[in-house]
Amino acid sequence: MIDMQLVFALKGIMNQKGINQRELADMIGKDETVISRWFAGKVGISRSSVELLEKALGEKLIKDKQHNMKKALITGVTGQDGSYLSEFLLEKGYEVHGVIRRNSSDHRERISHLEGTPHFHLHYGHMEDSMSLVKVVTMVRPDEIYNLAAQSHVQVSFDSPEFTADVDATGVLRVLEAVRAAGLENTCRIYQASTSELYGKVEEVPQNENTPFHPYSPYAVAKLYGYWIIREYREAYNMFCCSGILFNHESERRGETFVTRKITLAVARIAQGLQDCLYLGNLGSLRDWGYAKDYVECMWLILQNDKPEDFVIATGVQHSVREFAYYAFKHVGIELEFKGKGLDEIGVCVSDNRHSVHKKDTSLVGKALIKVSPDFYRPTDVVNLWGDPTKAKAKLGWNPNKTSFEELVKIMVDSDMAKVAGEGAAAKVRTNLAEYLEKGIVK
Ligand code: NAP
Ligand code: G4F
Repeated sequence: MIDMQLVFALKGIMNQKGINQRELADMIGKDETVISRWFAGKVGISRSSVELLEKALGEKLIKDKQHNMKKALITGVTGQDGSYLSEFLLEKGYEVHGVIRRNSSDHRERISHLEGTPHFHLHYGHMEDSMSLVKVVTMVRPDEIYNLAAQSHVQVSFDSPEFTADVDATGVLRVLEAVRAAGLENTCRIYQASTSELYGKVEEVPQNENTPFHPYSPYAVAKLYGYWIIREYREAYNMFCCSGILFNHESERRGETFVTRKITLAVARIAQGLQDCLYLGNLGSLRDWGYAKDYVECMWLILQNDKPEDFVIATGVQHSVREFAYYAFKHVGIELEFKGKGLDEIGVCVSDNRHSVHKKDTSLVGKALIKVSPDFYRPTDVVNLWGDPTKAKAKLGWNPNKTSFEELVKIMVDSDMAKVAGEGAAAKVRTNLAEYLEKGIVK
């Protein structure tokens, strides 16, 4: 019998013990090709082979507990949310399978600490490639799928709108069809990473599950398709599939080109004398920022609900980009005052009480540490996101205010202060706008 559960257990033990295929083949006196065929799911592992393996490895391949373990498949496992969700589900006792893209070099920093741990497995797959998704879903046969993979940067969606549509819109359809192709439509629950960007040019403040959508970027338009195709499959095929309409959530693992992380990294560099000025776009833009670690719990809660429903996930608290920057600088002892308007607005240092370790010869007082550049403006910008998490609180028992805005800023700044300090004598980088753009820093 082909039992991928056995293969995953075997791979987990091999990872743990640092044994490769050839060594395993030698240990059990079989040809390496036999093992390759087990791993590819081409032939099953016979009972006698299981006994042989267990004896050679000194470990049980089939544990009673393993039969009851729920299996989750996460697309976008290498992203901010994918990494936190993997940790969360492993702690809950899940067997976690992640889908990664095949690249010439690996970008797996966010999950490197999980690789090789029992019950955590990775598979290649691409959102643009149905066959790869069908293969993974058929092989893993998950109880739950968390579809987090996406081209997730709004500005990039203006630069690559077709790619964004393929991954963020049609990609969702491919996942749903993969589940049907595997015959799992009655058993597998699906979470779709939907977004507050759907509200776009907002028609109501704050936004809840009934607020009309008005997408305002190619990213949001693509995600709107994802939202509707999930609803369609729920109604047409009675599938348990839901969207979490998540407002912005950040963390020390956030990509460096999203505004919060761009700010906290710059604050750390400026505080440590490695950068002169931070260039931003629309400082007045308003967001409802939460902590990503808190939000992944909600993704799971949505799939544990009695019936498939969509939920707004937000903190219910709103701040501007300007405020985020103000608090981030304040946390390292730099007080800013904002002067001027629009493109002429600057954030000037009015007091410099940095810790002596980071204090350089010259004080920053009087220097413009933030400037506005049109390079970071968007063709259409979403400027007033503010979520109402009442439904998630009432129906899922989720606490939207576990981590406050101030704590979130502190967590991110502290982490980047340590990161920049750790980089040591890193070259003075990204000091002026020309350098920013030259280095291809994504807007
Ligand atoms: P992220 O850090 O940008 O991660 C995106 C993930 O998707 C990465 O693992 C990436 O893989 C993967 N991916 C991208 N294109 C792919 C493709 N063609 N095939 C396979 N995998 C692909 O995003 P995040 O912040 O964790 O967000 C997770 C999801 O929630 C996204 O769908 C995002 O749109 C949505 N969302 C995020 C927020 C937020 O504030 N963070 C709010 C609402 C909704 P690589 O590592 O190989 O690039
Ligand atoms: O940090 P952002 O790039 O995030 P944005 O556009 O809100 O998108 C993020 O949150 C969405 C949920 O609402 C997700 F669906 C999406 O996947 C992503 O995770 O920009 C936030 C705001 C924007 O209004 C932007 O115009 O900050 C403004 N901003 C001002 N200066 C800037 C900059 N944004 C970036 N990235 N870089 C700037 O220099």
